[in-house]
Amino acid sequence: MACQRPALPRRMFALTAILASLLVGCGSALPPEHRLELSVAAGGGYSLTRLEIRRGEQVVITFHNRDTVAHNLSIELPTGRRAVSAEPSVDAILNFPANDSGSFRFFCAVPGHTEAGVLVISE
Ligand SMILES: [Cu+2]
Repeated sequence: MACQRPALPRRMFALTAILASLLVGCGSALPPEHRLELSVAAGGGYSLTRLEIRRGEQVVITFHNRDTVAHNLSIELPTGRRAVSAEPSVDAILNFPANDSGSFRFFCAVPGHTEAGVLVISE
């Protein structure tokens, strides 16, 4: 008796290949992600005062608050302010597209706080 393999696995392979090509196509349409880390140490102060990215990237900043009071990370961009706040010993994420090139001030918007730096978005 001859052994015949069912046609289903071949169809499943073809379907998987089509789905995989669709997923790859979707992935290439997303902007490249640029991950950064910025901390506030105990007693205050940002760990970095200069952040550099490229226009067109999707910026993902993990903001670590290692202090005993709340801090904030605010960035004034031409498209508006982007901001995130973090309670003591909490990490927060600030996520935005870098649509404009230039130098933009980032700072802590908590009254009386002086943390600040520059975000440089290059072409
Ligand atoms: Cu602060």
